[in-house]
Amino acid sequence: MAAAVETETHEVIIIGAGVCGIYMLHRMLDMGVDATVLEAGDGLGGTWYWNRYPGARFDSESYSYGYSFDAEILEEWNWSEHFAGQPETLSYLNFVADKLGVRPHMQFGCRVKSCAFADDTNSWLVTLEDGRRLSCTYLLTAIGMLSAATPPRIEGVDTFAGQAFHTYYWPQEPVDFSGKRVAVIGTGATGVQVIGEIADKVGSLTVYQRRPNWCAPLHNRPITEAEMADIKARYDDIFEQCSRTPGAFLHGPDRRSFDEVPEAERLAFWEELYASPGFGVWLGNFRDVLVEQEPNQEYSAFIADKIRERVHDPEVAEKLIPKDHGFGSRRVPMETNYYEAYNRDNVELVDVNDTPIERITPRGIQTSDQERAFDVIIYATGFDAITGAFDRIDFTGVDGLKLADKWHNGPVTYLGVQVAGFPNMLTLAGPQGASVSSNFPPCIEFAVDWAADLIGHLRQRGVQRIEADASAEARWSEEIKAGYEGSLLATAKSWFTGYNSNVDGHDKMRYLMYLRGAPKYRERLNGVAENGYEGFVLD
Ligand code: NA7
Repeated sequence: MAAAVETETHEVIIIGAGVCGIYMLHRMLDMGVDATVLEAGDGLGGTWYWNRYPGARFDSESYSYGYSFDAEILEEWNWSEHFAGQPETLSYLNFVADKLGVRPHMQFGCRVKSCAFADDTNSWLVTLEDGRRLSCTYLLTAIGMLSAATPPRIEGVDTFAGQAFHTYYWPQEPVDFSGKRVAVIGTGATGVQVIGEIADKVGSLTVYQRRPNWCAPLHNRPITEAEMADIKARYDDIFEQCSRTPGAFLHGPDRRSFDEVPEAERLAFWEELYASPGFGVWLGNFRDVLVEQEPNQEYSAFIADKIRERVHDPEVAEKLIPKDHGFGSRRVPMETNYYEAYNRDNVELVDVNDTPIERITPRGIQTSDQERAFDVIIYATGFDAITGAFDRIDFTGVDGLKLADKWHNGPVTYLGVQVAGFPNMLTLAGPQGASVSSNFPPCIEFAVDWAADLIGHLRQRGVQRIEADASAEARWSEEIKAGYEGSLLATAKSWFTGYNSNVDGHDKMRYLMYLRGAPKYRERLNGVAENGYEGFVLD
């Protein structure tokens, strides 16, 4: 007789031990809630656990990416670079988890297969890939917005005889590139980091580019001891500054409009932005550059000239300049020596619009004109962003409603934190919230605090069930769509707008993000809480 499968019960289950899951767990334990984290990886860190590819690092200033909620953590942790690399960030998250003592409440190697809501008990039954079952009253998803990697759909990918990796699944042991013939497919933020980092470490590097992105220099550098002491003294100001900008970064728009600044002054300002570290070059511009066509075109032309200055071969430079979208309408990859890589004799750029990839062969990559042989192929081909991690779990709500069906034409949520028909489930860092369009940690701290307060409220009142009202959800969908109006972001095809050529059905616009900015988002959610959680049905 087969032994009955025991069900482990908790009040709260959090899926994911990344930046969001770590803090959510801390808040729950602090409130005396019986909570556990289920994590697919063998360690914590989420994005920073998986993405071990060479060159992986922050594009936000390190000290604006760390958590702000704990004075001791801020005091004890020292960042070594203005934009820290992946190993340091992973160490930081492990340091935080140990400092908070949350690790014993995390379960690793647990890939969640399905989550089903039981109407009679108002609880969720969570089933893992290995067959284990757990149940909880509140299910909190902290599953990441870029955690469902999408390898390219190219014939023959399984036939390649050399080493091949998607950047997200980079091996834990370092890869030796010396003397190797290496290919990179993809030139998004990831590909651009990899290419800049490995160009001078490989035998040869061939980059397969479909659409170029507007990239800009990161200007990273070490943080001295004196600088770190100064940063520590200014943490209140740093987080205050982040709280005021739309993207919760240190960089916010310049209040002047493009038109009101004389040309010479404008160019001097743009030179300054280009020479400054971080996202200022994208987000610190005149307020209309990311909204109006004309200023955007002018700025794009300015950046195009920078690319022409940096890339010696004019033909290669032209291939690297985007022609189908303006600067900043897709995610701007921040780079170190990216354009200079193309000046090296061992680096070749293949434009797959001229010579499309036909197949991966056992030896390498066959394009329409030739086969090139490789030892290593790197797929920097991105993610099924924001909804992909949800689609990989079989969520069933009331009356057998499947989340994948409900979201078939794009996600619908209330406030980006709940979905009607899925009671007691909170989608932290999920679609249509502000965290997915902003500097993640500050926004996630807000979302986690809001969710923790909500759970506190429900426990205090003995509420057994909370569910978003369908009409409130419909109004939120309209608000989300309205946020896209007049935004240049909505004009370009990218993961921001829900496109991914490697996923069926993702060939049209989907409304994935709250685009009215983090301050407005906080105001909206705080308003809802102050009004007794309007738009939710509490039972
Ligand atoms: P992205 O930004 O989605 O970039 C993926 C890249 O891969 C992009 O250049 C794609 O070209 C290219 N791609 C995808 N499939 C193919 C195929 N089949 N053939 C050729 N090229 C292909 O993902 P990243 O990982 O770089 O960045 C994701 C985020 O991670 C980033 O924004 C940061 O926030 C961290 P396309 O542009 O679609 O033509």
